[in-house]
Amino acid sequence: MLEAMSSLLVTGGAGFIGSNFVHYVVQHTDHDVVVLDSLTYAGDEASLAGLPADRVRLVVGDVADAEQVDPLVAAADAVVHYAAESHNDNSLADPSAFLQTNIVGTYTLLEAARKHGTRFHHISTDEVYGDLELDDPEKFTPETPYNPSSPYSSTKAGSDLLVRAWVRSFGVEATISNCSNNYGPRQHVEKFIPRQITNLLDGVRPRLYGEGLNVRDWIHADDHSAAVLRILEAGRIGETYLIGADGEVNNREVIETILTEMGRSADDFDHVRDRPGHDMRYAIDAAKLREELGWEPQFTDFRSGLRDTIAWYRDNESWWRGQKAEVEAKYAKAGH
Ligand code: NAD
Ligand code: TDX
Repeated sequence: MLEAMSSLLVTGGAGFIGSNFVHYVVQHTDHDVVVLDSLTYAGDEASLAGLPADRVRLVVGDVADAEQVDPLVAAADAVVHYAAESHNDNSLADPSAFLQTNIVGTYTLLEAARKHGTRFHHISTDEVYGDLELDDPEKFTPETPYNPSSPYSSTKAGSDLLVRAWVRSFGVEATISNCSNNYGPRQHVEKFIPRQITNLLDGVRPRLYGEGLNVRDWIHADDHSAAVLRILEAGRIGETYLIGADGEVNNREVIETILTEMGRSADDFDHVRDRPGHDMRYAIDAAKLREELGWEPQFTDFRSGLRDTIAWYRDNESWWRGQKAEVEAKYAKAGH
């Protein structure tokens, strides 16, 4: 149980979902936050702009660096571990950083949490469960067997298993959450939704992998942050909570919605080479989180959430412009 004014160590807090969580914590609690982030291509200090300096401090460092991690974990009441290499397409081009950050980084943090008896919450993904058929009546539950497809999801699965083992073997006070696809402000332009929005702002047609029938279960990052906070406050040690907001939409429909919201014709996009090993469908059954912890999503209208997200990218070009050309060059090289 977290005290009302605690000190949280948030790893990866300069990335998309981690920075959303830091903003959320500042707005909704009295906790202080130390962000540990190595500012890879995906991390940006600008994502923490405007936060009060007396409550949020950024430490630039690597989660796999035990010497740097140890005193930070010792000083924290709880660790919330977001830091990861997070993009499937990058993991197909070169998996090595995924092994180092997602596996060795998580191991390093767990060892420090064990040594100092620090509460630990591990942020993971629904991709550890593999994928579902389009007509599968079941969704992912905490009992679904692990079956990851990509180097990214396999390293996230490995990190989850480390957390489970450290709970059982060493009594580390940890919880795990596996969330579905997030959208919202400050998501890197390599990801599906911001890539298409910023392409359109640049006058470039959106790029749909294959036929675009793949389904993702979209949740707004604010709803993810609220769920993580609930788990920190009231989650049971050793448990896994699945986070999702019943937001299943296929990729083609997402592109069509973005196009129409940006005043373009719904068929104004290009099909490009499919992702190798492309997972067909993710879908989360969040009954445990809803019933046990009383969490409910606030963003239940995907079109309106997308509209706000489009407006954010339109209004914050300085945040994303510096990343755009390099990302598109990487995609062009990969045939996308
Ligand atoms: P992101 O790529 O936007 O951010 C990752 C952050 O981690 C960056 O700030 C980066 O600088 C930092 N980082 C990377 N390696 C590091 C290291 N070795 N040491 C310290 N910091 C490091 O990722 P995201 O989309 O915000 O995802 C955050 C977490 O949420 C990840 O664990 C991811 O697996 C999980 N997740 C993401 C989604 C999604 O839809 N994006 C869904 C479910 C779960
Ligand atoms: O240009 C594109 N065109 C396209 O059709 C891109 C970049 C993606 N896609 C497709 C691939 C996926 O089916 O869109 C879907 C979403 O792609 P991503 O944004 O790359 O996300 P995904 O691979 O589903 O993984 C995301 O959700 C789970 C996050 O990146 C992970 O970190 C998280 O664990």
